Amino acid sequence: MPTRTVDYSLYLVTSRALLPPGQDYLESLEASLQGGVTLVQVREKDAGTKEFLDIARKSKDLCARYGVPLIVNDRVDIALAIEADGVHVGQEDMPIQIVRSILPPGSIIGVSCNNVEQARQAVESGADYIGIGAIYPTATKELTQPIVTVRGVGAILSQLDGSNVKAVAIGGINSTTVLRVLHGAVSTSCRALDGVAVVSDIVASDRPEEAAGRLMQVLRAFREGT
Ligand code: TZP
Ligand code: MG
Repeated sequence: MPTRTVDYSLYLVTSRALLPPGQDYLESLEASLQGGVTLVQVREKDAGTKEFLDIARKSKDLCARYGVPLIVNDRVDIALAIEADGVHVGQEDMPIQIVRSILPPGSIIGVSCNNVEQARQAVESGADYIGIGAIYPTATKELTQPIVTVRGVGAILSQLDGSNVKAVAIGGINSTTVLRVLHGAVSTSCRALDGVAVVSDIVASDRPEEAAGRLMQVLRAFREGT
């Protein structure tokens, strides 16, 4: 359980492969932070260990300047090496209990969930948050599991009832779809999403600060209206 409050509202997941030509990774990340991103996950699938370590360390230093926690995808060793705030694992990665036993107390541990059973297990294993997806089709990741759909999010959220596990949705979320996701989730379950996770809408933008700002605007308006 993290000892601090984590703001999951706008969770940026990185992907250098999607940067517009000529766009520098750290400049893009900094612009996203200026646009209001509240949490960052370094997810660089094509990077070797040394390169991933370097990207993760630089990202951590930058996020720290903005007071934003940095999560490492998958690699517990790299998270330890850079003193990251947490780790995000998939269903085929290291089990949550083992990750928890390795990382320092208070680390943020999240897991990807595609269905109700995976969400139930995430609660049981003591995850801090789940990433529900993919909500919509996406070109960013090759999907091996069914699209969750907005209605499916509600069913998964209902599994978290009575727990303190937070939830974000991921997959095809942009400033056009985000409101549908937020509304759909709350109208089909007894609780709301804690945030949304986004890759391409921010990373592939020529103006990541504006892209993040647009998403934050919708998130704020939604919360003020509910
Ligand atoms: N997990 C489920 S969908 C996805 C991940 C990492 C990619 C989401 O990317 P985008 O560009 O926000 O659709
Ligand atoms: Mg993984």
